[in-house]
Amino acid sequence: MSSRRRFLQSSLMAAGAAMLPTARAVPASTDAKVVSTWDFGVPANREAWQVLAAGGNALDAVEAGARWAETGQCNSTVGRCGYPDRDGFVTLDASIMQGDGSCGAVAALQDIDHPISVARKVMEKTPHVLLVGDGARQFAIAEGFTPHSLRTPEAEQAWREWLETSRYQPEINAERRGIPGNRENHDTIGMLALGRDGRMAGACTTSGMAWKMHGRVGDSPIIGAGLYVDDQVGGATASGVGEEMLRNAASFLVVELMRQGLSPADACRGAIERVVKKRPEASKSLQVCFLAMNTHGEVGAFALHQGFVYAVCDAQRQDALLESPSVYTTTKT
Ligand code: SD4
Repeated sequence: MSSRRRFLQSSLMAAGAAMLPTARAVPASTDAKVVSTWDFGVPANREAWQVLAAGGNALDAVEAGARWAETGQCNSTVGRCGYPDRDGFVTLDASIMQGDGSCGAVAALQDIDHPISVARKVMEKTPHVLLVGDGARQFAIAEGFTPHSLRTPEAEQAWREWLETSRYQPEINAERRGIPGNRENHDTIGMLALGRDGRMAGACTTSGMAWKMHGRVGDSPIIGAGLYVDDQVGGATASGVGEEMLRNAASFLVVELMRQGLSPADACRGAIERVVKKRPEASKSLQVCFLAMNTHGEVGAFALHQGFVYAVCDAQRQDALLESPSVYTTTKT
């Protein structure tokens, strides 16, 4: 090798090494904590907390919490009572991620009660990250999940009523704002947990946007959009109209902003500002919400519109429900 080539090679290696940030060590021991989106995050956190309080790890905790949201309640936006797509199919999206980068996800999954557990099996038992549609369903059945119809009579009735207008119009916090006759037509549980060993995990599970096109996949099963976790920094998750998170790789963005030194709250605000900057007009009439926690257990949130709440659970407070700040304080009707 010529001395010039050797010189170039070693200076490029030096430059590359200089560009790599020094890895921060994962804290040896810390206070456990779990946070989740929305008010149903309170009981979901409790399930996760049981795992953490017993010394369990963050991955088992978020799976337990998300499983509760999928079947322990019956709402219109997560799991088996979720509202269907415009053709009447209930299709579920979910992802799970550990702070070491391992992750799994399913999208447009039908007939299976616990998409979050199928996502975990994708992570642990396949060489892939994301399985979709019929392939995801077949994989779930092969793994022992029992298929059954998830469309409840209430969801069926809501769908038939919707068919009369067939207008796709995501409402901002519809039920929470008391819009008569309106149940939420979207809201996802995104959960982040910090284990006592300082390691983090996250889960995100949803039935997606009610009355979406058949085959539509939102942000929740897309690593980096609806969920991202990195043990060196922290984690972020999202709820709201998923197309905005997909456009902005939003949960990844929140984590990267934290990596640059921002607090979780400021990082969430930074990602919301990016959403507004990209589509200022559209952002006035749709909801986008971020929730983040860093490896020190600091938590923050930010939303486009007022009304986003998130649940926090640790040794000091089990059932805290906090209101997120937002860009717009009055919501357009
Ligand atoms: C989606 N982000 O499928 C989900 C839905 C949601 O509040 O969270 N809505 O786009």
